[in-house]
Amino acid sequence: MSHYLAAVTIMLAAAIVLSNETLATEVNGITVEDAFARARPGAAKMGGAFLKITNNNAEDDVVLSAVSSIAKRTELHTHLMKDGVMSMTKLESIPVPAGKSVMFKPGGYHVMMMGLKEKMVKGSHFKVTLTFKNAGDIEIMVPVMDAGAMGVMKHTH
Ligand SMILES: [Cu+2]
Repeated sequence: MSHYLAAVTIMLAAAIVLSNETLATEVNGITVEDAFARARPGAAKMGGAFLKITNNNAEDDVVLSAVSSIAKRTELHTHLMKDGVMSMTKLESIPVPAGKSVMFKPGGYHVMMMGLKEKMVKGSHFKVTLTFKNAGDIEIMVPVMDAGAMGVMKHTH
């Protein structure tokens, strides 16, 4: 990582700590916002991240991969009901149609981090980089919330 990127990361982290407002990142017409993860017990080796992606462009885009600073391996996952059992499935890509939003949320699409190198403790945060076919790389900071969190503040009732 370059020193420049490290500095940007530190500034993003500071923004999350100082503000209760949702942090939205926009790159090349793609907005990523409302990111969060659920706190995981200390021994957990896996954790999920959730977020909202909006494609403001006139062309469809595709999420091709995700990388996280806290995991050895990061995958794109969804939950599928199969024979009455909810199971996680790895996806090779996730489409984000032109002018549409796609939610990554508990029970659906999520960024799966496997082989956690750091604990996912409430109040901490970590970096995820999503790679889009057209928009390229988008780096976001993901705050860790309660173990049962369903979303960022504006989505809870
Ligand atoms: Cu998963």
